[in-house]
Amino acid sequence: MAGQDIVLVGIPMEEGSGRRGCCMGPDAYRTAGLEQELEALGHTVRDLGNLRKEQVAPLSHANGAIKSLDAMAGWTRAINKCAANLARDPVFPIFMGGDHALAAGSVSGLAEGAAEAGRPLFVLWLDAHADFNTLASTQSGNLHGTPLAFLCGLGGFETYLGRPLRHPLVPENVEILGVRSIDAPERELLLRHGVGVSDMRRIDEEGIAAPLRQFLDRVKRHNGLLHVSLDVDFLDPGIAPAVGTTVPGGTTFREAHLVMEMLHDSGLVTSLDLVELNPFLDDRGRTARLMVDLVASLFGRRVFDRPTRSF
Ligand code: HAR
Ligand code: MN
Ligand code: MN
Ligand code: MN
Repeated sequence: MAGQDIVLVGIPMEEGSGRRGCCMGPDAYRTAGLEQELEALGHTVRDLGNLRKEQVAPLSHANGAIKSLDAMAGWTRAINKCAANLARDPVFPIFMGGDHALAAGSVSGLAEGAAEAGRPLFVLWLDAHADFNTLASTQSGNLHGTPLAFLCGLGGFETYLGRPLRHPLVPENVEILGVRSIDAPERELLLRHGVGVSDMRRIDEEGIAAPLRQFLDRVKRHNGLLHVSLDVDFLDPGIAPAVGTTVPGGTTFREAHLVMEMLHDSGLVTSLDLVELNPFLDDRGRTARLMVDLVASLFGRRVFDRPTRSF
């Protein structure tokens, strides 16, 4: 992963979450020095600025709980096009959110690029939640709880893109890691579709390296591209308070860094979402800075360079 061409895309989307503030996420990453940290590691960084959503005629759905469906469709369409274009270039895109609903656009666009390249797209979903509700099953109506079901090709999501999803993810090629809050209908859907799920219970028992290593081995065996979707609430709220949907019992500082270090060493990761940062809820920028440090670990920051060390 040395000397990559990294492209930053700001996505100030917040309509998928139940509260305001994620629109400030992209600027918080800029303020926390994301670009400078990546450049210090020897990478080239280009910040494309912030994307805007498309305007979509008002949409409705039988499930009256659903919020902001038009905004969701407008964002998904704009982000999808941007991501599909970036997927055709030899660059590493980082989608700076914005709430997790943005992944409906980023991953669907990247999947188009992967299909054109004839490679399977794998997704590592680092999250307290599974985000596997459908428009029919969501009870909160917050659409950031739905992108992974949409991306796996579940029905009822035609309004997001205004056309069928061209390249749904293979559910077995998805691994949700760190999850500890799943709604009853989501659990049913995850089992039925065969999505990979490693919950905190498994991490407690086996350590976080074991499920990650198994997944990375699969990606490598299939010559896959690997997208990482990092939700702030993957982290324990004690170290990452700036998120609207905190769930106790999240990953520790070292578990999260180990994931990033192993991902770096694998050389398999080709794109990244940073989602759910709500700077309005942060404590003197500590969550934004932690997220930047995790990205730095993903891009090769390390304490000790084993191979070149001699005594
Ligand atoms: N499962 C719940 C719902 O659908 C909570 C979803 C919360 N999602 C996020 N992103 N914060 O992971 O409403
Ligand atoms: Mn620069
Ligand atoms: Mn999420
Ligand atoms: Mn979450």
